[in-house]
Amino acid sequence: MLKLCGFAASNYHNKVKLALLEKGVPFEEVLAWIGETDPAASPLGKVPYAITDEGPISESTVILEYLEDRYPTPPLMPANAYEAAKVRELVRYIELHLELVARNLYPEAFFGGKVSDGLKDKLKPQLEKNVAGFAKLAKFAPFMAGEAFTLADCAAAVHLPLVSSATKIVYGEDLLAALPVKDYLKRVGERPSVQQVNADRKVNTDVMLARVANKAG
Ligand SMILES: N[C@@H](CCC(=O)N[C@@H](CS)C(=O)NCC(=O)O)C(=O)O
Repeated sequence: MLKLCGFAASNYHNKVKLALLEKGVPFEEVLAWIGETDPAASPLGKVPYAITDEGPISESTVILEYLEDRYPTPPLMPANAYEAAKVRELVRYIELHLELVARNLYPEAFFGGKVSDGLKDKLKPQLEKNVAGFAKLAKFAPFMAGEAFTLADCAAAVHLPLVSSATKIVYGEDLLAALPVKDYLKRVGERPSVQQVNADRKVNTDVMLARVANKAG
């Protein structure tokens, strides 16, 4: 059986878990905290990684695309090549231009750390520009890429809440507020897959924060 290794507080882990649940692929979730990963499976020590019958795969979006190829039904990608490219474009914008930039704020937003004023000032216009670009692509009609739930929704459902809350905490302003993100998250939050991911995330986040506090203390 396919193994998904990582921890349920991780949004990258949850992006893959959502696709597995949506597709109904049987999988075993194996707990692997940062620092306890298998270097042969995840050379950079990042989570998630998957262990398949044929070997390991790292990088969440690569795993998503593998799942789509290996378990095509039900599809989470459009059959049309152009429409599929538009889904991939959304995934890329969400993970590279939103999540990865906002991630620099997480130490202060979520882990009791401090981000320098210089970095905050540098990131804000960058995020504003990237959000405006993302807004041109995201359809919210009712899903990210249109009528069907796709891999872009697996990414959006886990990354957008963090971008919203990190910017709200650090800048006092949710930089996604002008987009219909709240309604969208409510809508996708009705799906059993998203409900399970969110419930597991809450439990695991408490464990993770306790581990961080223990290490700090
Ligand atoms: N590009 C990677 C990013 C994964 C990632 O950064 N995961 C975090 C946990 S949420 C992690 O493993 N951080 C530890 C590290 O970067 O060393 C992916 O999409 O899988």
